Amino acid sequence: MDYFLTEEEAMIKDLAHQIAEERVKPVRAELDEKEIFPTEIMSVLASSDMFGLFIPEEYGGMGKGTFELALVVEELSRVCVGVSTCYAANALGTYPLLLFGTDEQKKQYLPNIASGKHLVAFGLTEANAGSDAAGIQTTATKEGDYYVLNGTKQWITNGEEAQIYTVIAMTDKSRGARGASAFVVEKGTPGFTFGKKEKKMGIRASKTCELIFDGCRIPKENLISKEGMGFIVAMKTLDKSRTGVGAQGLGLAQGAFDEAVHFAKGRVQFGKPIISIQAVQHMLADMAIQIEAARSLVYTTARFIDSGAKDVTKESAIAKTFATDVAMKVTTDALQVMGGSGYMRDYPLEKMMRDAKILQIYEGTNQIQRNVIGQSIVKESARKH
Ligand code: COS
Repeated sequence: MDYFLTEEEAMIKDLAHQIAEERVKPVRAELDEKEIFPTEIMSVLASSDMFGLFIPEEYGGMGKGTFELALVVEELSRVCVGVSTCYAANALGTYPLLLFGTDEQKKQYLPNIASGKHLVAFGLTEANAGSDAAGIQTTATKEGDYYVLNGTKQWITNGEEAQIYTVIAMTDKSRGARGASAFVVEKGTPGFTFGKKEKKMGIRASKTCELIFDGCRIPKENLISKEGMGFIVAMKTLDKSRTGVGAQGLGLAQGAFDEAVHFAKGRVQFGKPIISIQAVQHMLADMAIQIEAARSLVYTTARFIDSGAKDVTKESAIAKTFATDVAMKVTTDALQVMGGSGYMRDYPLEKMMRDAKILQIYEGTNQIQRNVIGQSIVKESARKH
């Protein structure tokens, strides 16, 4: 299918493809097995301007959007979702500043993010606030010219590796979701340390750990937007980034499909390559249908977001849900085509299937996405009648 990419879009996709093939593929198994953060690959992405892609030119970026970012995420994910998570979580962490930061905050933080000098992490989730994002307990108490943060964030991607953290904390617990506020916190601030490092099923190149705030004093200028806007900052951030998770699902599904086709051409049973067996062809056909549908949806949604559409909540949730469910299905079926070989660690499929699972969970489970989509349908129907 031709998606009529502009010359520039095609160039960005090709460059990401090349980096994935030449720099990521040869080391992905080792990064996964030894749980190594891909510092060198992040430097290659930085020197190729990949971190500046979605940041406006006035803040040192390339001024591109969600679509170009999705192209890069897709290509990296085709080869390794562990690596693409390190890259994509940086955008997730940057969106609060990009969408709601003041000009001063943007000038202070975005150029170093655009150059890849500073990596960002997003701190919303807590032990008792996952799907129920409004249930966070971390507090930010105003004391003169400072806010004092107390509490623990859990399962934070890029935790400890990032220099900049965008964090949601309660400034007024009595107001529920409307009492949350967003802050930017720098690594090294006294009272800010890292806790438990998680050992995960998949995406093992990506680091996940707790952020611990214990009397962490940050200047009042580190408040993003206004007090009470933290939940909206978080939700708008997720609205923008969930299409990126969809792009991860799309890339992963494509990578798994490519492996299955390659294997099926070479694997001879009953005297012929198994790709000539109709049962196998039907499985490959179903994968191809789902992948193309996911690509159409992810690309269109990303372009819709970049068009400046105000409300993209439903669309990004749909893209995330569909493409990541496709990733789970396609990696499972691709492994099935490869049979016993697919199950062995000699082939990338077992890692791909492990990596697929998180996509249905993080940035809001696919069950929560269906809630979000359902609520949007209810709101739309109320407006129409
Ligand atoms: N954009 C703007 N405002 C939004 C919004 C969005 N996408 N989603 C919710 N809101 C607003 C609501 O309109 C509501 O505002 P009012 O109080 O003025 O009515 C407020 O935020 C609370 O919304 P709601 O009542 O729907 O909140 P719930 O407590 O029911 O929580 C959410 C629902 C959306 C939080 C939940 O379904 C969700 O997305 N959970 C997943 C969280 C997640 O992704 N976690 C992983 C994050 S770490 S990467």
